[in-house]
Amino acid sequence: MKTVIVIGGGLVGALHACFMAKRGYKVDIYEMRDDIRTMEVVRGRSINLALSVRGREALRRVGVEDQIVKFGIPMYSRMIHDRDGKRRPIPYGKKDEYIMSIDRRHLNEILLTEAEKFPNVSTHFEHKVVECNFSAGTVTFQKKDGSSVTVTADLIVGCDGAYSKVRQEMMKKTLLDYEQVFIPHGYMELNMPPTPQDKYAMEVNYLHIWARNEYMMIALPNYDRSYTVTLFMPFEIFKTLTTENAVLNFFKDNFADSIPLLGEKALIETVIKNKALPMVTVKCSPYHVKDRVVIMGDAAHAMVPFYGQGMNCGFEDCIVFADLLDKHEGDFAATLSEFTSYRSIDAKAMCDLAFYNYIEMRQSVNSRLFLLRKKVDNFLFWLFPNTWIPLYTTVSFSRKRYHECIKNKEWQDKVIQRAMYLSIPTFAVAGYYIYKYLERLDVPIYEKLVQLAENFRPDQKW
Ligand code: FAD
Ligand code: EGO
Repeated sequence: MKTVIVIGGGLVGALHACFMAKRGYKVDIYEMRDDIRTMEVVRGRSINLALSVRGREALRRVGVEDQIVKFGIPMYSRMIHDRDGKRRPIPYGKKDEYIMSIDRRHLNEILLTEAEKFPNVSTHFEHKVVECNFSAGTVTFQKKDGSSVTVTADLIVGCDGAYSKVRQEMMKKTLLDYEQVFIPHGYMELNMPPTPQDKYAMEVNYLHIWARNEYMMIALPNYDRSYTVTLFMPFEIFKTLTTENAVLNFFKDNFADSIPLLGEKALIETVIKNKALPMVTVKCSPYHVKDRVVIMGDAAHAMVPFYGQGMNCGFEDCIVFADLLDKHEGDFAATLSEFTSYRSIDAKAMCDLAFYNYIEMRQSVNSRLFLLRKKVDNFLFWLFPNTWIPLYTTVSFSRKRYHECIKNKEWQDKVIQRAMYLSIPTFAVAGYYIYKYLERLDVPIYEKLVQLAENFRPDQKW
């Protein structure tokens, strides 16, 4: 039996272990942290996540979709919050096109438990990778008590997140292209508790969005009727929010409607006490070394969270990898090499799409423009449901390859641009003939129009 080491028992690592265990490999998961199922509080990353079609498809393949979806909250529309507190919903698509708010911890726990159900899977917590020797196929871990242990396997899979140690070790020995970009924005999570009547404080089944150029805020519903609110803004601004008054005034100016829902006191305390966390894009290539080592999930392609696709993309990696492994009948060399060539194009495309949203949402997106863009897209989608599919729809509600989603969007932009260029001569010609026609009829309306124009610019006779 071939052996596989999965490094990282996060979302992608635990899921990938299930895929590999199903195919009969002996799998060992090594995770730096303690077992989250036994922990009181888990610090770090976001509390809830938007799950869409790609992630769901992967969960279905290992048989945990129902367990997860049961506790998820569907979000059928976005709810756009204006500065003056007005709320406007815009649906995502048809009734079965929705994203789902999922608790990260619950998802991770289910996946670990599912992996452990296989007799050929073992989990090892509080094992931190400190060194890899890829030609020998060994990995050295440091345990909590300070002692270290070295293990070996036929395949080493790095699912150890955006700051991957496995990737770092790969860079020492191979010609790995690498790019890492931090953005000037940080994020901070706030809790919006249920009302005293134990109801959701805002309309449920929506992704709530407050778009204020440099400042963005979103809220995703939790199963316990609370919302997790995420505030995105430049670290520079976070730095200025150090006093009660500064926090309160900032929220009054920008997100007034959220203050009573978040609770003035709790809001102030959280913002002053907590640190904003960074967001990073990581692109690299190749994802593998020979027939021994491969990275997937955030380790291979971390992206900014402005598309809600990081986990979905990592989960799709697991599908792609398993399909290639089946195609190559367990040949690691062939599988790894095709995994890099096939998947890196799409993962890079998704990193770019997420970064593009970061730019676009800040530049033009005050609420009104956001609304207009989405409405025009929805209208064209309604007119041509088979040909005009909005970018958000292809990314979130289909498994179309990410790089093809971009191509589709580029085609749409070209059509719109051509329509604009065509419309200028069209209006000019039409305008000319209407003018001629009115002139010939000598209608009173025409007279009126001329008079009106003359009154408006009395100094300029024409
Ligand atoms: P991680 O979840 O980071 O897991 C890596 C694991 O490896 C961790 O458990 C870590 O402890 C372990 N590890 C690290 N180093 C070592 C080591 N040296 N030795 C052993 N173990 C190690 N994605 C979505 O799809 N939808 C969303 O709505 C969404 N929202 C997001 C919001 C925010 C604010 C952020 C920051 C991200 C969001 N994402 C979202 C992205 C998503 O969180 C990630 O893409 C996903 O967690 C990646 O999973 P992963 O398993 O690759 O990495
Ligand atoms: C014009 C207007 C062009 C994450 C708006 C593009 C992202 C972008 C962070 C939402 C939804 C899941 C998310 C939409 C756009 C999650 C998401 C979107 C945020 C922020 C997010 C949408 C967690 C961008 N999906 N999305 O269309 O509803 O549109 F607002 Cl800050």
